[in-house]
Amino acid sequence: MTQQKTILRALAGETLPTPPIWMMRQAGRYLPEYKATRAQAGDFLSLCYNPDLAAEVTLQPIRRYGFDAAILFADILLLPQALGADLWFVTGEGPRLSTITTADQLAQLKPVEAIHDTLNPVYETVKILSQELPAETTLIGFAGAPWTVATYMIGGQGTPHQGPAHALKAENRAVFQGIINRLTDGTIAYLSKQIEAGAECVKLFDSWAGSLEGDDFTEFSIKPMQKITAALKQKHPGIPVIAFPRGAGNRYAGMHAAIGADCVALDDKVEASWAAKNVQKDGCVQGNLASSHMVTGGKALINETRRICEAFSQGPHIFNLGHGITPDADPANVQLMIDTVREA
Ligand code: 1CP
Repeated sequence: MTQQKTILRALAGETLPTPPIWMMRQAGRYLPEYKATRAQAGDFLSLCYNPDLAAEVTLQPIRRYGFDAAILFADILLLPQALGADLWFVTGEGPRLSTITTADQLAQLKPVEAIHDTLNPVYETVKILSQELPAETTLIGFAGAPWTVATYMIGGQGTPHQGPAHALKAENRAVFQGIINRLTDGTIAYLSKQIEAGAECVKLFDSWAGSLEGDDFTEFSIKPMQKITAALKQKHPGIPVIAFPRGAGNRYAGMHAAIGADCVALDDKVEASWAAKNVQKDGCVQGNLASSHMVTGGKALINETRRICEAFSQGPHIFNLGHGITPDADPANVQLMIDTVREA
């Protein structure tokens, strides 16, 4: 009875007495059991492409905390790799990719139909999870939004202010647009397969949306997410979509309608009472708690958690952080957050 799952009820617009809860990056390095499984896999990418171990790390935070949703363990950069980019992770630094900045390099990318050759293990992970998750837990699939993924493909790594992507956008619009288009089509194909494998909801991470100004924000953050959402809903009627245009500021207002999303994920920069009035009036919201509270805990964590629950208590709400939990977080603070939400 999927409609009994609290996350799906909130996504459908229901106001629940206690908001369901999950956490961005809930499987990760703050958990000793994650570090042990990652060591067993060898490295991060081997973990992503090992369905049994990827399912295991997805399940770890569910076992430890009983979150209402599990998010597939994978990474937004697997899609560029499936399209033919080289990808590796430098320990302690982050991802590195071969860069794509010319028409020739764009032409050398693999066609969208070819991505599944690389991504099949991810669909396998989803299948394992849909068998093994508790009946009340919702399985969330995900992908990066085209702009955010493009910033890594163009810059070859995380870059300050996403400079290389802005430069290509200004200097060679055709190649830039070509990358966005290929990622848009690739994301539709990738998320469709995740849904077919058992994902009950999907989330689009536009972590760097905030650096797009003026018309660029509409053109390269909103439009690709809108196109992906429309295509997924046409293929899979009723599939809920969560959009996370991080850093959107006052442009968060009207975001449900602009994207066609069922839920808009809020970062920790927007004020909860403003977002309740201007964003939640159009549908479910998620997020907002600063992830630094998972490091520092205490009274500030309790007060902030209560303030956010109170601000969003009049409409559909899923409790979450405003961004991913960091490796220096204390697992006990996660439990304190959950206890505070569930007793509030
Ligand atoms: O060392 C390790 O074990 C790797 C750390 C790690 C993890 C746990 C990376 C490398 N990716 C992930 C998993 C991951 N990434 C998930 C899994 C599900 C979960 O538990 O939430 C998800 C949803 C992501 C999404 C992701 N990857 C985003 C979007 C969300 C966000 O945090 O803004 C981005 C930008 C990435 C790229 C990436 N992958 C990994 C790192 C360190 C980064 C960021 C690089 C940078 O700072 O630019």
